[in-house]
Amino acid sequence: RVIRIIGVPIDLGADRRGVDMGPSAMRYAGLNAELLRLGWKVEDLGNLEVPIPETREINNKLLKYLEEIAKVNEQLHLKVAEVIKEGGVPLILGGDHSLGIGSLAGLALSGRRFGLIWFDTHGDYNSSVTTNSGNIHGMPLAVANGIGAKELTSIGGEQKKIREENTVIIGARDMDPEEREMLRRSKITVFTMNDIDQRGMKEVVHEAIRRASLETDGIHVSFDLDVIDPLEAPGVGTPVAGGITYREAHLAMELIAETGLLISMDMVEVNPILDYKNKTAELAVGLICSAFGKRIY
Ligand code: DIR
Ligand code: MN
Ligand code: MN
Ligand code: MN
Repeated sequence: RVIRIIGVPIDLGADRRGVDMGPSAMRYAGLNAELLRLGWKVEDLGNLEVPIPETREINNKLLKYLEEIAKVNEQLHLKVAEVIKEGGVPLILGGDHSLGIGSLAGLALSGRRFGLIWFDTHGDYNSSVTTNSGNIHGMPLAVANGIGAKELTSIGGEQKKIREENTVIIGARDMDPEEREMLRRSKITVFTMNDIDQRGMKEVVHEAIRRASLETDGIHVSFDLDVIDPLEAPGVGTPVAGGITYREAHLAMELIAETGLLISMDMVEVNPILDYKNKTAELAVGLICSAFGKRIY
């Protein structure tokens, strides 16, 4: 099987610049060679073309860079669907998490029935109605569930791109009040940091896998590096104290790898400007490898 890497150097979805350099940082950290060493075939499809904020204007303060982000995700979803239809495994490198709109739309377009495990400090379940920031990287999960601006929810067709029963968030510790209410009203499962503390990562991930794999043919993992504690992952778009540890993150990826159900993956929000000697990108590459089957012994 072949992993096809799609770089999405986008930082239009958040206020702070820098995650547009994430795909380069992960490649520089040896991603392609590491995956080859694991026995995978690897084809790097390069980066999508993404405009930089300096050349654009914000037209809507509640949906910043809406047209640009819609256009990028329009391209991304076609690529992702194509890779899956050819039997490949898309590995999408971010970039901010607004790219989740395109990866989930692409998966849906491919016709695969998939479950979703979303590792994130945040719920990413805002819309222009609930957002405090207007940043679209806080919205992709809602968009995939049919909530939000039509320009985004219609990418890949009008239908919902995820099934709530098969969708699980792991690592939540920072949500906006109305975002939280919206999530509570959905059938999406949310495991907070408190759940991880109380039950342990192993049990939480087992339960996540169980839910994501009910009547589906595979699992998509969307990994926002801000879920990891900023002590270990300082180079992220929006660091928040109190995250999961290095080992917990690897354990989660290893448990997912063991299922053999991983059909695609996003690795997002690496910010080299805030990083320390590419440490966070190296961690990201390590996690990707664990998810794709790397074992210590
Ligand atoms: C916040 C932050 N909920 C927002 N979201 C972030 O802007 O909607 N997501 N940082 O990664
Ligand atoms: Mn996110
Ligand atoms: Mn986040
Ligand atoms: Mn984000």
